[in-house]
Amino acid sequence: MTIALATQDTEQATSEHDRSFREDVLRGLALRPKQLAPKYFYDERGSQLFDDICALDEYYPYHVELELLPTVAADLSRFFRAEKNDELSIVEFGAGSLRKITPLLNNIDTVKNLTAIDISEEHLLNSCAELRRRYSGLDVTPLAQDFTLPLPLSQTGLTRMGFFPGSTIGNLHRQQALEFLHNAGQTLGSGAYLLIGVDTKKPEHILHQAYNDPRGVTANFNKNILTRINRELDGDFDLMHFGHHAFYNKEHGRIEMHLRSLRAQRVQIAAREFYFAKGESIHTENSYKYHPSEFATLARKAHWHTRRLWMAPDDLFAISLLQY
Ligand code: AVJ
Repeated sequence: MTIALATQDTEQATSEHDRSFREDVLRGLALRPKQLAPKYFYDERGSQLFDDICALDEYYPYHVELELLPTVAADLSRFFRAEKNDELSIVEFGAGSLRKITPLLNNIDTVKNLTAIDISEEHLLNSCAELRRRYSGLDVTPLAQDFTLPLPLSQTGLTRMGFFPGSTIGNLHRQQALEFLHNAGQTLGSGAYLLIGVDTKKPEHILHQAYNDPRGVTANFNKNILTRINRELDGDFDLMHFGHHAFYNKEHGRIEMHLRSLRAQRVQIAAREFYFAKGESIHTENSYKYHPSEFATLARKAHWHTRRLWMAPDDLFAISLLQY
């Protein structure tokens, strides 16, 4: 019953997603500077490439957070016992491959159900199926949609905790991050918790390495959005003539990723023409970094209170427990 309903919603969300992909690409490439939304990286191949990034030593946010999570989960288990919240319902935003939920499930034995939201449908359904096999008592509901949108959750009577790992919130600029936090509060309800992983500000060379790996996996991830446009929107981007460009923008406290046109060229997409000057770039992603106090202030503006904070060694990454 629940599964059938979830599938219907998913199908509807997908066609809406296809329509907005086309509109967003055409609109974004008409802007100066040209831009594309990072959520469109994640087709099936893009999700795979992101998993490959996570396997890189240079991409510290993934393994540093994963190593911190068992400690966080053990503390949380005690925290919820002390707060007398005996049964938990988790909602994971941008669930991806669902690898980060495992330390929580292994250390907190009161999790009854999980709603996993992700825009990459096939990837999400596979990850959910695998999780069900490994945790047979767990009720798992996939929702293939943009996690920044508000969503109707059915009442469970359980304590709700949102889970938003990986510093995915870093993709959102300040106003979008506030909107996400506001929507998450409305979705999860008053008194609910949000466990959120946020990447920190740190020496620039560490940040630079993480987005400029020598094997070029990040470059392939960045360029894959052009392959996706070629396939889904009948484009003719020549990947040879675009270069990966990622750098730390200190003024804005963010990594920026761009695809830079290596020569003057015209590209056709959905029967329209786009002109690129030599050196002109498409801004494909921001990845904001926050001092923990900066993040707490932002969260507070959206009515979330910081209840706990865990820092990874060398302050490389932060995980906060917020309450609405
Ligand atoms: C998934 C958005 C957290 O910003 O670090 C990794 C995506 N881009 N390498 C990030 C990403 C390039 C990642 N987030």
